[in-house]
Amino acid sequence: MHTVYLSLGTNLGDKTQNLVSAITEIERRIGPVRAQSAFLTTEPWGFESENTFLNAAVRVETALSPFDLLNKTQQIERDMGRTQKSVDGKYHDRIIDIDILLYDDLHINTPKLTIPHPLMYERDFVLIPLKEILLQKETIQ
Ligand code: PH2
Ligand code: MG
Ligand code: MG
Repeated sequence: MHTVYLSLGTNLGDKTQNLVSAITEIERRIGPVRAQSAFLTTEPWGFESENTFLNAAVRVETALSPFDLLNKTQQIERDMGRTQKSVDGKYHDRIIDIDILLYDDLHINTPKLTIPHPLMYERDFVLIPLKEILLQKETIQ
């Protein structure tokens, strides 16, 4: 089993429901969610939008490989109705974004997937929820 940390973000529609639905699908398709941060309202970072974000982070146990995990997170995004992808730092409003932050102590750098997430250390909307669950021990059985 592997321990992964995921970042979740949404700035369209019913944001609380979007995070709850994403976490439910993560449980169903990826593995048990062992810790979950509070939902944090944040200002859009790196682009202009009138829609504030709701962000969260979760710790999940999974048997999936990093690329299978990426495929599952992207499938959940599509199934929840996400249409546009961020390309070259051009961001869009979105129903749901699920990013892989950490996967055990793995470091990989490929065109499709980089772990740890290359921008995580610059983003308070990632670091604040992540810090909360790094300090939490197995809050959900
Ligand atoms: N995600 C981005 C770009 N900017 N800003 C906030 N506040 N929250 C996000 O989740 C977010 C962002 C790229 O995925
Ligand atoms: Mg993202
Ligand atoms: Mg993403």
